[in-house]
Amino acid sequence: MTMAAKTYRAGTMREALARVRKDLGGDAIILASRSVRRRRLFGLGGRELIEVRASATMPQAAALVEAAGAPPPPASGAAAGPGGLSADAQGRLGDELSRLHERVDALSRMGRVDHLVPDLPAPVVASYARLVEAEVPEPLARRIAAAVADSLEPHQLHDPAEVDEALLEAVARSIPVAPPIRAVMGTRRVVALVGPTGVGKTTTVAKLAANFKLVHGLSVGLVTLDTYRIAAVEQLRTYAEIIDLPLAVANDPGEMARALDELGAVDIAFIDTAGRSPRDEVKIRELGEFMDRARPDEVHLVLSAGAGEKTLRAAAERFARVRADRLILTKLDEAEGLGDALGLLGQSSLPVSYLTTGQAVPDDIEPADRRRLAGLILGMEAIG
Ligand SMILES: Nc1nc2c(ncn2[C@@H]2O[C@H](COP(=O)(O)OP(=O)(O)O)[C@@H](O)[C@H]2O)c(=O)[nH]1
Ligand SMILES: [Mg+2]
Repeated sequence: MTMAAKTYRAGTMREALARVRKDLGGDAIILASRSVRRRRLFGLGGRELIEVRASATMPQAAALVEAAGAPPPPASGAAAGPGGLSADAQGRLGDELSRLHERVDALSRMGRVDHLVPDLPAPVVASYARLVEAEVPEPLARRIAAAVADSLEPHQLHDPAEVDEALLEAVARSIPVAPPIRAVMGTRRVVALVGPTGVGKTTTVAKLAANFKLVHGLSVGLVTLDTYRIAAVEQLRTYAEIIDLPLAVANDPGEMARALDELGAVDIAFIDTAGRSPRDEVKIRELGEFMDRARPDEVHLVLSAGAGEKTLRAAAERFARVRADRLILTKLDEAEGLGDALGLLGQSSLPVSYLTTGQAVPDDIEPADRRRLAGLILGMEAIG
């Protein structure tokens, strides 16, 4: 089988794959990818580019040769693939390929080759590309793709629907989820939302409070920590008035118990927390003191789904100290690639409780569902 392989270059893997899809369609096979440095005139300030080789179909051997860093053929699309070799020559080629593979692995460990197509059955390479395109960190994309390959019987490999289903399941399995807030009429459940400034804590408290009151018919109260004497209190007060909920303010940890009692006999008390600005986030130790006094039943860490892996990881570590035990992912409607969030989910012990998908109170929130989240991450499903 012969086919045209073409080379695409772009600033990021995501852009490169978008170009491949646009040009060759959704079934395009990624043969190889690597990062290259584009030299500028006079050798000043070269820029890192991602180069992807792709075609409509692929013989297995081609991927390894390309990945080994052979000089790329002209972008006009030369034919690739060994084609028409004797058995003996094929044997030698096989040996040569495994040596190349070893060399590539060594280069990869030295950080010389950033992205390599793993050794996967051809139909699963498309799954791998899809994960990378969703900005799933490469090692995780590789692990998931390997799990997809393992989970499929040979005859299933040729059915794209089966491969997609296996991919969705593999991603879904890697996402821990928590059940929705467990509220029982007549007992007070205290639920705190913590997280960086601007991620949507106050909005999410309003959405949850409105849903539990209006849909589930529970009595709900709000507590806010006014540690900075700032407008955050007014924002929550406005929601409290619209939804018609009691609101109490705790100015320091010592006032926490009083603030909760002020709400009266509510079924759920939500505690909203605030920092001064994204640059000067709520001080963790102080927040910890508030939490020690409130003794919440659930502490949900709120993070924006579109944040990069480093930001997400740093926040998860920071707020582990106030015993966050669930995760609310916000702004899924704005997130470009959710793969970074998947990177965090796969490694953290925080199960996801809710997803928020827009600014509208109380509608834009849903309990976390692992297949739904997997579908969103993979772009197999839309928000609306
Ligand atoms: N697009 C989008 N915006 C959101 C979402 N949740 C909150 N926001 C917006 O994010 C901004 C900050 O929200 P806020 O609740 O004040 O964040 P806080 O500082 O964590 O309390 C506001 O403009 C919200 O309307 C969401 O799911 N999607
Ligand atoms: Mg707030």
